[in-house]
Amino acid sequence: MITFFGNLHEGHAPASEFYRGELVPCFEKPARAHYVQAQLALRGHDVRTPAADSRAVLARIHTPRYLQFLETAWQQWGALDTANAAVQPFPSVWPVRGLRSDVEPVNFIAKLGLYSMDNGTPLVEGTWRVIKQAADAAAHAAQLIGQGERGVFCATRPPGHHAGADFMGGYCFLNNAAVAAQALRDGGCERVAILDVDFHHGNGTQEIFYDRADVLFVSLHGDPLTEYPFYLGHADERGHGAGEGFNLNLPMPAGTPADRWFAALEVACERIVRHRADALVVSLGLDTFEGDPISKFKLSTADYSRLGERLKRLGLPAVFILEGGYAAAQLGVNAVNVIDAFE
Ligand code: Q9C
Ligand code: ZN
Repeated sequence: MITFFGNLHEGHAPASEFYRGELVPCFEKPARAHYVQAQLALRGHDVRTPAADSRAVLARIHTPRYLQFLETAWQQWGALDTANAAVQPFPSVWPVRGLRSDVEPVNFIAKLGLYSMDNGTPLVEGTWRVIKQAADAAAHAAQLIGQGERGVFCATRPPGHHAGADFMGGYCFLNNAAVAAQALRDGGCERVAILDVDFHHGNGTQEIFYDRADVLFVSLHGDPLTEYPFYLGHADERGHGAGEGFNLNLPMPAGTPADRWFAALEVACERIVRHRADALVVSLGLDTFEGDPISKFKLSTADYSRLGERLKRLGLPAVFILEGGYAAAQLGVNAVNVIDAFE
């Protein structure tokens, strides 16, 4: 399969994140991509560097002010005389209910809070270059599908599916799956389906397409009553306006075993078939793995081949976007099992 690898990705390597009140080493680390790259090479895949420019597509799915903030954030942080380039900025205040999010503050930390849903998405000097390249990969993958390719895998990091039109969160900054879906639409696909199989609900992707009927969003994930992102991902979120009926959430409890997960995948596939999609975008999170350190589903390495086989039977061209998956040493095998079985 044609795969994209972001050769700049090591530039996004934050040292630590908050976890249960402590600063701990980041789960979303460069080694994740190294393991995937090694497995792609070992199993004979065509690994390329992205060469498209996603800027126009990004402007269709993210707000101008958020894109402007991301591109200049490190420079703004560095310009503060209290700041130190070795220290990661974290938000500490957020515009919750009753507070205004329409006015961008001047204070940098207040801006960071405005554009963040959590304090778990550290931003460093190289972040913009790396996230832009991952979005470029998603746009390039969509172009190749438009030219008749059957499957393209973006083995990029950081992930994207928690990033909304106007905010970052859950290690995500730019929504790569949304870039791929919008680029497919712009390239002539009438109907696109996004299947999100990451353990965590893809709140950003859902939000971006919530009022649209042309892009169906279907997600299998841990129940938000107990799992991140907590405030979105319930079964009663079905879309809004023209998009009503074009959002399908299939939340499952912590501890869900593989057979129950694959039963939900059948429901997802049936909905995708009914959409008569021209192309599929898969938000391929591998944190459903039984060995994942922060997630609670029980899929085995062999189950990822089963997932790829099932997706192949949809008969749709597909862009696969790497999302989560934090058992780094198993991430390559699990991800490449999906795409090998799809081919
Ligand atoms: N710092 C993805 O899998 N954070 N994101 C848990 C708190 C939320 C995961 C620990 C996990 C987000 C793309
Ligand atoms: Zn996840």
